[in-house]
Amino acid sequence: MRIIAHLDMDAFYAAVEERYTPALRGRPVVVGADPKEGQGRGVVTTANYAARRYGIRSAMPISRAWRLAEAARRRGEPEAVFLRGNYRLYREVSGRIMPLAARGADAWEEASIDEAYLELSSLGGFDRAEAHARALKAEIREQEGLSCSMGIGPNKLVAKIASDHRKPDGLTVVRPEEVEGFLDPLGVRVIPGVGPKTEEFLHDKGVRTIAALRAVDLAALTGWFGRWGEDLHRKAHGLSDSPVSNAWEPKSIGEQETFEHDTLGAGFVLERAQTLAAAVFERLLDEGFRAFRTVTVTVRFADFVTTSRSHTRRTPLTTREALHGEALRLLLPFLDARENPRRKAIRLIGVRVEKLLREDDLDRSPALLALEGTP
Ligand code: TTP
Ligand code: MG
Repeated sequence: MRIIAHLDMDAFYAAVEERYTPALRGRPVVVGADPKEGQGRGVVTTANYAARRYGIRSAMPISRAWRLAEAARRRGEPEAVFLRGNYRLYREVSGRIMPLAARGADAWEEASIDEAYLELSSLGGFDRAEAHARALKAEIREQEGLSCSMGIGPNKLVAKIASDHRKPDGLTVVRPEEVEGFLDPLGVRVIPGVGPKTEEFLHDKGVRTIAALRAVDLAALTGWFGRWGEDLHRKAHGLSDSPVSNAWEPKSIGEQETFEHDTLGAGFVLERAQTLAAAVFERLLDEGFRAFRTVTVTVRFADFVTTSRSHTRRTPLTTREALHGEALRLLLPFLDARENPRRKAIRLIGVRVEKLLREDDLDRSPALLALEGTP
């Protein structure tokens, strides 16, 4: 029997701000773009629970958040504080929480800056796992002054949905025999990978709850979603066998092209890069992956000197356009003095993706779900 826990910090960035700036405590706090008195562009990164009471949410335009905060202020409610965010501090705090979470677990996985999965199977029972989770929550509160929510279930999927079930400061335990009953009444959107577009599509088909999703037969789901339909079918049954691990699959997928003639023609090189990126993206999907975190470009000059440049993101990228954009960004300096001061002609270019993720690995950041690559 597997026992998996999922831990997710509550209103993480905003909670860290409150923790380190006592004057903020108890006040509505919004971390995100500069609201500029309602004229600001950009979005809310996160809001604490006091600000959420005003209707302010992650990913909402900051101008809208500002208007909601203004309306609350005019009603006589506490004024919200808007902060740009101190990402180094958040990473530092996360860097201290992760080892606490890892301690005593058979395996662990850092799923995002404020989320971790713990394999607790060797504890041998859900009661013990629950006690372990309580102790961990208390320890994080003592050491860091922060609260988190945890879910425990027979796999990562159920644990993740459970940790989100009662927030903030929640602990939800779903035993194997309770899985379907727990999932039944929940909206399809709680399933990792189901974002707004998929949700709307399913609603149009009359499918709102996981119980309803489970009643849809597999053939219909694969008809709607292709290969991803099979995943969805399994998820509706609360099934997942994704391992808890920090080890990324070492796999990479790449394509390269040697030009007919060595060239420095930007139009030509960038057009070939786009074609390579498209081919790499196709293969990525063909091999059953949905996303990647690292993009590498390779350039071989006419004199055979070969150089690579890579960039790894914290948040997985899921689209062809994102791959293309990243490849161009890495490639452009080779076309000018930045990486090519002697203006050497280019003989070959390559585009490669690494740190590949499958559907199951996407049980990760909600930031990603907003960008879902659903058909
Ligand atoms: P979440 O765990 O989604 O949000 P949260 O911790 O703020 O709130 P909750 O209590 O609901 O868990 O994300 C963790 C942090 O990641 C969050 O504090 C800010 C950051 N984040 C982004 O940078 N972009 C996003 O789109 C989201 C949703 C979060
Ligand atoms: Mg969180």
